[in-house]
Amino acid sequence: MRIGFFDSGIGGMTVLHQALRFLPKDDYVYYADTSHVPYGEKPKEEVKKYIFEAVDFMANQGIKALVIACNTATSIAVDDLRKRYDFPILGIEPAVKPAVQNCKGKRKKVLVLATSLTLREEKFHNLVNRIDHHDIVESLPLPGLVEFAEKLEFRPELVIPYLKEQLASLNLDQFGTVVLGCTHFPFFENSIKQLFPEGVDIISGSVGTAKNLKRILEAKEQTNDGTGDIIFFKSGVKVEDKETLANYKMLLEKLDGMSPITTG
Ligand code: DGN
Repeated sequence: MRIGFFDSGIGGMTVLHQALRFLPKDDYVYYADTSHVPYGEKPKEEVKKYIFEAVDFMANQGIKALVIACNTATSIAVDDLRKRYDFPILGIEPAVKPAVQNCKGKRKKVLVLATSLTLREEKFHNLVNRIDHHDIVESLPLPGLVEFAEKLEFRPELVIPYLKEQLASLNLDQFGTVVLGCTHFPFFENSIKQLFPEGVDIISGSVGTAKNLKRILEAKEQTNDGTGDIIFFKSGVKVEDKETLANYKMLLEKLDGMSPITTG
C-alpha cells in the first residue's frame, strides 16, 4: 500500500522529499487540495471541512499511513483525524523546540514564520508556552510566500522585496534561528537566509516527520514494499497532464539542490 501525503498545495512536497530520502523503497500518493489553497487565511471550520474531504478520499483509496504535510492542517485537525482513522497519522508542527535549544547561550531570539491560522491556534501557543521560558520566540505570518509557491514563482528579485516589506518592523540582527513553520517556505530558504545576519540557522520539522514515519512503518514491518513511485491528486482528480507532472518533478529536484535544513 502507498503512504499518503496531504497539503493544501505544493508545500507538502518539501516533506515528501525528505520521506523519499529515508524511505526510497515505498510508494506514495500526494494529494494537493488546490481547489481550496490557501488554507492559512481562511476560517478554521471551513478548512477543517476541506481536510476531512481530502483525507476521506485518500482513506478510500487505501493508504498504510498518512502524513499531514501541512502545519496549518496539523494544528487544526490532527487530533480529530487520529480519532477517525486507524492507520498511523503523522503531522508537522513548527520546530520550536530545536530552535530554542539552538539559541541557548547565544543571546539570540527565534523567529517562527508560518500561516496566520497556525500562529493563531492554541496548539502553537501551548507549544511556545511549554518551551519558551525566556520569551525569546517571536512569530510572523507570511501568506504571500504560499501564493508565490503556488504560482511556481521563486525568483529572488520578486520574493525578496516582499520579504523585506514583511520583515521591515523587526530587528533581524536579534535572531539566531528562523523556523519555517509552513511547508511551502523551504522553497524560499535561500531568499530568506539572505535577509538575516550571517550564521543564522534556518530549520523546519520536515526531517523529524520523515524520520518518525520511517520509525513507525519499520516497527509495523510495513515498509520497503515499493519503488519510490508517486501518484498525484489535485482535490480528488488524478494528475495526468504532462506539464503538471513535469512541474512536480522539477519541484522535487529543486529541493535536491538545496542544503538540507537542520531539524528536530
Ligand atoms: N503548507 C501549509 C502549511 O504548512 O501550513 C499551508 C499553506 C496554506 O494553505 N496557506
